[in-house]
Amino acid sequence: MPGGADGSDTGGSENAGAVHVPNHGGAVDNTWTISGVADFDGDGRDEILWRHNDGLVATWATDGASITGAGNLGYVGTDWTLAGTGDFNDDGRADILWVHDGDGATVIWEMNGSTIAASGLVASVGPSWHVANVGDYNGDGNADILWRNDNGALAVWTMNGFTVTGSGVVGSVDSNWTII
Ligand SMILES: [Ca+2]
Ligand SMILES: [Ca+2]
Ligand SMILES: [Ca+2]
Repeated sequence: MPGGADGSDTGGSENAGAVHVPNHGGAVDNTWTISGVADFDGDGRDEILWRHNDGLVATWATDGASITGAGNLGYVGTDWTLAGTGDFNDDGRADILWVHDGDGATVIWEMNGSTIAASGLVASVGPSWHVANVGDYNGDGNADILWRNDNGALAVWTMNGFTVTGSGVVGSVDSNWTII
């Protein structure tokens, strides 16, 4: 059984028979989904972030049209949504944002290439809030989180690593509008 994004051990053993990284010598089957494209090692080239439908998380390092390496980040239970990527601690390396589907527990993995340098629980937002986007809304270099509630409310958390430095509701938009 996979563990949680917050480091919790849900018991059992990992699926030793599963593939550990997407096949980077050829076609990737549709059990893998691209969950993000971001520069996790700060070398100026974006990596591809993959998630397998069994919960496994993996990266490909790229150089132009070449895949130069693959990394296995481990299993995270499929009750965790890989909600976005952004550089939350302004170290030049993109980080990974997780939200638990049940209680809205929000966890950040601070990344260094294919290594999880640190992980931290930020807060739990409850099940009615969903990450709409990740972007630097106050221009301080740290990525911030835009939330959308099922009732249409939009809220921003400004971030510094695992810490919410400010939060506020910025408006309410009905469900006919989608953020792209
Ligand atoms: Ca890179
Ligand atoms: Ca970072
Ligand atoms: Ca910011």
